[in-house]
Order: sequence, then C-alpha cells, then structure tokens
Amino acid sequence: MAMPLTGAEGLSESPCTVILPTYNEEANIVRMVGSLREMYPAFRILIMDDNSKDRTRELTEPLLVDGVVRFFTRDPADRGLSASIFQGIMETDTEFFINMDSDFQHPPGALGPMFEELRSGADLCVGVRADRGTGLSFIRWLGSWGCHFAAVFILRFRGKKSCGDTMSGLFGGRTALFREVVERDGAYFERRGFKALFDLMKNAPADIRISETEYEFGERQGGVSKLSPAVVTSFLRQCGPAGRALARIVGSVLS
Ligand SMILES: Nc1nc2c(ncn2[C@@H]2O[C@H](COP(=O)(O)OP(=O)(O)O)[C@@H](O)[C@H]2O)c(=O)[nH]1
Ligand SMILES: [Mg+2]
Repeated sequence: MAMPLTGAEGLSESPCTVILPTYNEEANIVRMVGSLREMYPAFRILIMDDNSKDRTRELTEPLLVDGVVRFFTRDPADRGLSASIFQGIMETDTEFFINMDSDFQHPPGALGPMFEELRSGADLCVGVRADRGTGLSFIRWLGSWGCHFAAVFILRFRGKKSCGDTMSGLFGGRTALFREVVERDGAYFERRGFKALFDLMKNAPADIRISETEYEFGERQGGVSKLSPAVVTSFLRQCGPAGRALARIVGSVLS
C-alpha cells in the first residue's frame, strides 16, 4: 500500500525524488506522473528523457511544476537507460531518490514501502520482483536469472554485498552516497546498458546497508519495450575483463 506523504513533509522539504527514465512513453507518462503526484504529493519527479521521437515531452509539459516535476532532455550523444539514471541521481536535490520505469511494470504503490526503508536507515532499497516470470518470455526469464547469478558471484568476489534481484530497475538510495559513487566511478560504468543497479552496487562501499521490498512486476501498460539483444553484450561488459572479452565474441556473432 502506498502512503500519501503530506504535512511536515511538504514541498519545501521534499524527502524523495522519483527518477523516471523515458524513451517514447507517450502512452504512459501522463498517467504515471498523475499517479505519483496523487499518491506521493511530497515527492519530486525527474523525467530523464532521451529525445523521445513521440509526444512524451509535449504531453508532459502541462504537468511540469517548477522544481517539483522537472523534464530533462538529455544529450543525444550520451543516450542510454543507465546513463539517464546516473544523471538523474546527479540532478536529484532531495535526501533520497527512487528510480522506476515509466511503463507501470513497476507499480507506483511499491514506492511507499521503499521510501519507508530508506527513511529507516537503509542506504539502498531494492525492489525485488515477487514473481520473476511475470511479463517476461521464457528466454528473458532465463537470461534474467543467469545475469543475476553472475552478478551475485561478481559482487561477492569483490567483497561487496548483493541482493535478491541485482537486475532490478526499481531501486532507491541515499542520494549523497550514490552521487559520490557516480562522481568517482561513473566513467567506468556501462552507460548504454539497462543494469544501472549492478554498476552502482559494484562500486558502493562494502558496508552499505541494503534492504529489499517485494513487489508485483506487471505488464507494460502501453507502448513497446526498448530492450534489444544488445543488453546481453552490455551486461557482459559489466562483468570484468573476462566478461568484456566474451562481449566482443558475442557482439561479433550477433552482428
Ligand atoms: N532515458 C531513457 N529511457 C529509456 C531508454 N530505453 C528505455 N528507457 C526507459 O526505461 C524504462 C524501461 O524500459 P523498457 O523498454 O520498458 O524495458 P523493459 O522493461 O526491460 O522491457 C522505460 O521507462 C523506458 O521508457 C533510453 O535509452 N533512455
Ligand atoms: Mg518495461
């Protein structure tokens, strides 16, 4: 259940920014911003758009509120879902941020419990899919688990903490901590990829406090997925020198 946050946590002291990366989300963005504003009036919203070719910007414009609902048109030379999330963290001006997809696969109701975890002292809160089969084809389900186990292995190998869904696109954190991570190590991140959380976890302090909340992963409500087979090579590039070598081989086979 989402909690409306009002009163003392008014706009001037907004505790949390929702980062919404968008690329061609005209079918969802208006309803998404509306839902978030209604459920979490104290939260700020940051739309990180990669020059959508549809009416994402046009439809969002009437919803923008100075300093509260902001729309960023990103540098076309730096296009990428992960790059949008990293930049969103750098632009966040509240104590916490939560990143979520704009297509309702991450239900807005999942944000309330995540925010509570952050407010209770977690540095990172990861939304873990209750049923990781929902909304995924068999191949994507298999790929998702395979990548997750590889990521857990790498995180443990590097002495870092892991979590129940390292591939999750729904996660929130303490802004200052992750801004430092992006500032320090962002040059080595896989900016064009889809797995921003994995890069952040690999480079976060080893003693970070991680908590998890479960949520129901839904179906995309409108529009189409932007995922392509390139996500596989992009993930491999996040897996150290051996992964990068494998990515070159897989890349040449795919092309
Ligand atoms: N800014 C930005 N957002 C993107 C890009 N690709 C996808 N997204 C957004 O990231 C979220 C997840 O993308 P989606 O295509 O639904 O991927 P899927 O859920 O893995 O099928 C959605 O909100 C998309 O609009 C991109 O290149 N740039
Ligand atoms: Mg999606």
